[in-house]
Amino acid sequence: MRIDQINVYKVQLPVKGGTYRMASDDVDALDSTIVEIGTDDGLTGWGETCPVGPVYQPHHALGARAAIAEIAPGLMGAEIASIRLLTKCMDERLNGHGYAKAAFDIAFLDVLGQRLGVPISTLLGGALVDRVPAYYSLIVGPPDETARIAADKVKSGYPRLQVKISGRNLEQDVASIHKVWETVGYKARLAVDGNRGLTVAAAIHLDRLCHAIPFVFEQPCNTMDEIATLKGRVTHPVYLDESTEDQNAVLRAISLGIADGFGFKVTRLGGLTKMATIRDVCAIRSLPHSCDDAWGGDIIAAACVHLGSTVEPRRFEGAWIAQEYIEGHFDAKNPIVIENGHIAVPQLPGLGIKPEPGMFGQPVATY
Ligand code: 0XW
Ligand code: MG
Repeated sequence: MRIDQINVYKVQLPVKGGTYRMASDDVDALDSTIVEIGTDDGLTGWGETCPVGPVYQPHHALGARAAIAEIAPGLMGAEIASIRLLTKCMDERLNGHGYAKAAFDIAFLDVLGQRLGVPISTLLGGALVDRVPAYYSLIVGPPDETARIAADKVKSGYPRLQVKISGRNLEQDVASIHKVWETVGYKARLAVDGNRGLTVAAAIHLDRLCHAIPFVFEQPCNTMDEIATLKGRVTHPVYLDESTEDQNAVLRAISLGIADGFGFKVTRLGGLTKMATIRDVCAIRSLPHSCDDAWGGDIIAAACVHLGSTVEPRRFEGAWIAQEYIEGHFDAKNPIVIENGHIAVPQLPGLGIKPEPGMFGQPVATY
C-alpha cells in the first residue's frame, strides 16, 4: 500500500458568532491546511493542521504549507505500514516543523486504520470510553456576560469550563473568575487560561485575589522559565499549554516539577503518534491533561477525540474542538459533534470521517 498521490488544500474557516478573543490575539477567520493522501490500492487518508492565527504559538498557516512542500515529494511511493519509518522519512527531509508533520501523521493513521478495519483509537492503544468530555472556552469578555454564558454551557452539559483572561486590567479578570464561580460553583470544573499574557507579578496577585476558588491556572505567563518562578508562590495548580512546544518541552516541565497538568495540542506535539508517547509519560506521573488542537475542522476534531478516548478518564481534562465556532461540517454524514458537553468516539475504521468529495475546491499543491 504505497502513497501515489498527495493533495494539499487551503480552507478558510470563518469564526461563527463573532471574534474569538484571547489574551494573545483576536481571530475572525482561520486558515486550515488539509492533506489528502491517496494510495495505490485506492484508499484515501486525511490530515489537517490549523494554527489559531499567527500569534497564539509559533505556528503559521503558510509555514505549514511550505513545510509540507518540502516533505511531500519524499513521501511519494512510500509504503504506509510503519509509522516509524514514515516519521523517519519526514525527519530526513525537514528538521522540526512538527505541526506540519502532524497533518501527515494523522493521514497515515487514517489510511492504516482503514486498511486494518479499526478506528484510530485502536491504533493508539485502544479506547477506554465510547464518548469523551469536551470543555467550553469562555473568551475574554465582560464579567457578567462571561458568567451568563458559563451558566448556559453548564446547562447544556459541559463538565468543564475554561475562562480566558488577560490583555486587560487585573480587576476585570478577577471579576470574571469570581462571577463564573458564583454562577456555576461546583457544577463544572474550572480552568483559568492566561494564554501567556500575565506578568509573574500579575499571576501572583490574581492567584491571591481568587485564592478560595478551585481552578487550575493554565499558561499564565509567556515562558516556561517565568512559570517556573511561580512554584511555591501560587496556590492554584499550574498547567502548561503553549509552553509545551514539543515532546522535549513536556519532559523538561515534568522533570522541573513545574506543571501540575497540561493543555495539549495534537499538532503542536507533532501528531497523534508523538502525543501518544506523551500521554503515556503523563500516565506514569499521574498528570492530567486535555487532548485539543488550536483550531480546525472535523479532521482535527476526530483526531483529538480518538486520542482522548485512550486517556485514563480520571486524568482526562477533556477535548476542546472548534465545532461551536464553525458553520457546518466536513462530513455531514458522520460529523464530530458535541452533545451534552461530550463527543462520541468515531467507530468507523480510520478517522471515522470523510470530507465530502470536492468540498475543499482545487488543491493548492498536488504531488
Ligand atoms: C481553548 N483552546 C483550546 C482553543 C484556542 O485555540 C486556544 C486554546 C487554549 O486553551 O489556549
Ligand atoms: Mg490554553
